[in-house]
Amino acid sequence: MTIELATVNITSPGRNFVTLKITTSDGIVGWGDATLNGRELAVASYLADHVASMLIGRDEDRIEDTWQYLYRGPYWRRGPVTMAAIAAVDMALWDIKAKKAGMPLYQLLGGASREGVRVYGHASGPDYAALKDAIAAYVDEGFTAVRVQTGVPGLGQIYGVASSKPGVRYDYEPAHRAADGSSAVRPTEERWDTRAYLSHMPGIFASIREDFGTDLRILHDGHHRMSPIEAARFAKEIEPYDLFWLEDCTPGEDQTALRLVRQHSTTPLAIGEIFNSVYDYQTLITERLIDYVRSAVTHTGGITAMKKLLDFAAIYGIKSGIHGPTDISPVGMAAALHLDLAIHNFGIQEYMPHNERTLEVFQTSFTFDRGFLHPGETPGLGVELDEQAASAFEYTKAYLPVNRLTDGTVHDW
Ligand code: CS2
Ligand code: MG
Repeated sequence: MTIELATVNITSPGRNFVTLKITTSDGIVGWGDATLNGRELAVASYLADHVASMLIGRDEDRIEDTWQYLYRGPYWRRGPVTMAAIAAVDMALWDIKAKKAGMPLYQLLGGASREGVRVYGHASGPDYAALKDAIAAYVDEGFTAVRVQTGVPGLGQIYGVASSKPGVRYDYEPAHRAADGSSAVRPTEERWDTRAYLSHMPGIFASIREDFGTDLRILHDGHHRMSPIEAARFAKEIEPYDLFWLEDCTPGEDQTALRLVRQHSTTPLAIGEIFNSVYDYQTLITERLIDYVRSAVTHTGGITAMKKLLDFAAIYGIKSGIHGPTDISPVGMAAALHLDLAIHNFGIQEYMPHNERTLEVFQTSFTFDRGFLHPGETPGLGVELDEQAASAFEYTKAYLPVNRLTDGTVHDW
């Protein structure tokens, strides 16, 4: 059999998603996530204008060959747009292969290594009282791990802290769109002060441990905002609060920055949500500078590339912590869950549930039970896009915020 058609769907049920649909000559359909937050149309064009026609007539079973053809073939390599496009093709082909086999994808990846996938939820609040309520709500739902983000006195809205009230946390959406859907929307701008953050955060962790005890896994995202020496000092200072991980403490592209953090602290480190290739991790993994790999399947070349990356990490005792925010579509999330269930070096999975409209557009077979997800037993990835439902939600330009220091200097985030 061969690939007969490859089409790109763009829908916006509350946020934008780009999905690749591959149809084979015998009518089997595979889906792949190609969503790149704030740059969605670039990946859609890459796929529709430069990849779709190359897929027609190819043997859909030759996944590795197609991956290499799309990666090495065009001469230009890596980058989030290219790797998201390759990821979408890769996911769709694995979806097709598993559907043909009549098995959920995790079976083709070696079968289940565990009963369920431990996930962490996102708790945030402008102050500790609101954060505490948000954490308590997750604990009540059975979550055993929670990422905690909170406001910093003297600063306004900061990234990672939901501006809405606790209780509506599932609608937390950092990419801002114009209220009237206007295409003139520009990124909002936030103000940041690392000194204020560094003096405020340790007390928050102390309160959480006091209120929730030692069992709860606590995660925290630094969002690339610290310098190496600031991160080293912070990671050392928060050791007594036993974080599960400190994520993205320094800017992502500077791999050797984490040498300094490692020299000073035993707080576990996670990084990688803005990475798109195994080469972004070469120093980090071989020098054991991190504990968790944070890539998204969608942004790192798909299931084929993630499996290799995670196997490489396994040799160095490093585990997975696959990126799973709402800007990863349910298709990308399912791909992560099949890998999570199958690999041996699973660490934890991020889980930010999608809103109801998104789950009307994408029908999913994964299930949540008391802090654990399972990809389900439906053949393939277990997610189908309802194109009719999707057509009701038009693409709406939306951007992530820009971060500036209090004096106006553009800063990392
Ligand atoms: C965050 C994300 O999930 C995370 O850890 O850092 O919300 C991230 O900022 C977004 O995915 C950006 O698109
Ligand atoms: Mg993050």
